Amino acid sequence: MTIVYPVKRRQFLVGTAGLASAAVTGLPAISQEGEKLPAYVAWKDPSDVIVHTSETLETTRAAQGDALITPSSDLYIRNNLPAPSDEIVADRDAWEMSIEGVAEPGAITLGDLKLLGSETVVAVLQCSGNGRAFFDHEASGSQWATGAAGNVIWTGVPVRAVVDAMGGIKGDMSFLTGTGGEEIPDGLPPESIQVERSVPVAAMEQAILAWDMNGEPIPLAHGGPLRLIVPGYYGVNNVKYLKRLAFTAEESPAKIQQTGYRVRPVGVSGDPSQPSMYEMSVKSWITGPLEDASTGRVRIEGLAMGGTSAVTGVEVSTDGGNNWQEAELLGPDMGPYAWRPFFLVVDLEAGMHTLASRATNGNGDTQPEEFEPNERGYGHNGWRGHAVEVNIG
Ligand SMILES: Nc1nc2c(c(=O)[nH]1)N[C@H]1C(S)=C(S)[C@@H](COP(=O)(O)O)O[C@H]1N2
Ligand SMILES: [Mo]
Repeated sequence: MTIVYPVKRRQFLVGTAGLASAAVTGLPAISQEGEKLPAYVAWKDPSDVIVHTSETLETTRAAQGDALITPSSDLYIRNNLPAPSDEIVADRDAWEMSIEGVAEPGAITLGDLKLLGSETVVAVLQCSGNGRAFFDHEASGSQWATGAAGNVIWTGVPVRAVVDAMGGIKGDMSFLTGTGGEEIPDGLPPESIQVERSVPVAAMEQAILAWDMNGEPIPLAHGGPLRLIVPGYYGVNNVKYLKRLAFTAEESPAKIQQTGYRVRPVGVSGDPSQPSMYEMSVKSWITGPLEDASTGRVRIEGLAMGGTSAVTGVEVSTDGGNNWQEAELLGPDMGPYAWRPFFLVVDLEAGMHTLASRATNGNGDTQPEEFEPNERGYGHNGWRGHAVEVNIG
């Protein structure tokens, strides 16, 4: 039998036209939904992304499919500020950053960081607001569904190795603080817009300063020449164009740390006493079929992530959660921070079916049915909200 994706086919045709116009005529690439790809990400695959704004692009759910790794051309984009000029990637090894809060602080170039060691980790990059569109309250911010997430191969130097080379952490520091390399316009207090995030210092065990993404130098749009990667932590903590790494006693004074990315009840404003968006939780979603399918044998597929421990199992329901069946995990186990595609082949009768998935991780955490709303719509991992209605006929 065949599964027909009418929308996907239309996307493909428009997307191809968009690619051709970008490559051949120099005109901007047009996404499947008819939006222009901004110039700094004109190399993205227009048929696989939704352009929310010039600073926010989402991967389509269909394009996520059962991909082990998200191609760079499909990976979402989320900028709090416009990206710096591409001059910063003209001579990557010359990029200089400062290391503070260590016994021997100072500046170091990317070229010299590469001499301290390297490690490769596969880690999910996911925006805190991924799944915001599935909340009933109208949380402000990009209405991400499932596509503000990707599974990426990162290579860089372990933060541990950098610390060792600089004489160890100085004193008793509680946080690892990374500062982004965006230019701050004159006259604005840096704390008001600077992308500077602090994570608990224990996260340095798995953190790396990465220069490679999916086997290539990190594109500027994704934080090249150098990016802090904190595997298992929400996207915002993975600071792009990293220009400073500091061990600090306190959290960054930046607004993005103090009041942004704080989980609180609907209607309440952000403050530093509330939980910060740090460790990701167990989550999964179905990526196909998303629309209509013919009766008979259907391959249901999707993606599952454990957050900070590997996915141990995924169950799939075709009747809105009344009955569940264990799905098969696809591909190799790429470590605790990677996502794992899954699939289940089932026979479906004619009619509407609610397809849902529910993952469990190595800590024994399972996705809840409902996820309690919070003011900014962060961290949704409820399986019911992520379910899809498919018409089989
Ligand atoms: N310097 C810097 N780092 C940043 C951001 C930013 O705007 N500037 N955005 C953060 C947020 S909110 C997310 S979700 C991820 C997005 O990474 P991507 O654009 O490579 O997908 O980067 C994080 N790191
Ligand atoms: Mo984000």
